[in-house]
Amino acid sequence: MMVRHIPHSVQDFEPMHWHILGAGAIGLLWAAKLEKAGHQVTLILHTPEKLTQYTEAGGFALTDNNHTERFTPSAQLADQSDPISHLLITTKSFAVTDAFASIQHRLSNNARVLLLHNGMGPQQQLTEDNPQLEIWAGSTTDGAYFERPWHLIRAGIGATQVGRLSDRGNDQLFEALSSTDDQLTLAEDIQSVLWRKLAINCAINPLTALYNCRNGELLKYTDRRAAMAQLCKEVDDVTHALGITLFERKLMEQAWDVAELTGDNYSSMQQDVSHQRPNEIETITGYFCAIADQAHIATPANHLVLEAIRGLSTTGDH
Ligand code: KPL
Repeated sequence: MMVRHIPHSVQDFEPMHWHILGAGAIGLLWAAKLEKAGHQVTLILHTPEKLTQYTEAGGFALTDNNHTERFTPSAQLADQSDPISHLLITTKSFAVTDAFASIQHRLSNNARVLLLHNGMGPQQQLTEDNPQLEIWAGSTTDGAYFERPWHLIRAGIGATQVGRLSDRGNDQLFEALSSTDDQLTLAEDIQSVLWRKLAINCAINPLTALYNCRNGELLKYTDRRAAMAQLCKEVDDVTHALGITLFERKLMEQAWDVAELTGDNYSSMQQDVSHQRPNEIETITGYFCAIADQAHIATPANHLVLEAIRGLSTTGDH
């Protein structure tokens, strides 16, 4: 896969006005990065209560490497009328479609939309439904968490890849964004990047939620490893049949390394399920199973975990 870095020193870009839908950890991390790089940022908050809390807090703080900075982007609700030219969506994947619908009337023609969330489906659907927009998607390993409301801790510098899904447009958006983040690269084939992330998530997330364990604890028991190997084999078989390139080695080996590297962490799905929050199973295993079904390839292990998680939870899509 080709990636490209644009050095900051040769950067010359027009500041943009970004509206951010999804004021979670990744949304605010991007708000901070965009403001630091000289862009204007407006947060679109979900409820009047959230807007009041944000106004009372007077913005948000970000602690990065023991250094704390405050950021005060403007904030509003979706029902405002000012037009949106650049939209970043960082909601959970099950909330993307509704969040997008809430501001759709405000998007200018040719608006650029960047989607940064786990799973697949919403990115492809929005691109298909909105040929007038320039839609981008990304995948990130950047990590941040809230120490308390409106105080974010950066958990480590991750890498982010973005790429254009729409046929329309050019790479200008990436060139402007590259000044926000040293670790941002342009993916010429973002669909493959999204598939690789999806494959890892299929291997790890549902099992950690079902076994209620940390990522690393999947590797310690024979039955868990065997279940993971079955899921991985199905993903390898389907992607191979469809001509989608994942990794140079088998998914199980790649997923093993990710589970080991993130061994002490709880996956996002384990956290959502254990807190009885909606989870992303439909856009992870659900998306994979739908693609496999369309291709008439049986994926019993993935269907089993899909049904098991559906049975456990309030998924966002149900
Ligand atoms: O992306 C993840 C998640 O928790 O959602 C990892 C840590 C890679 C597990 O699949």
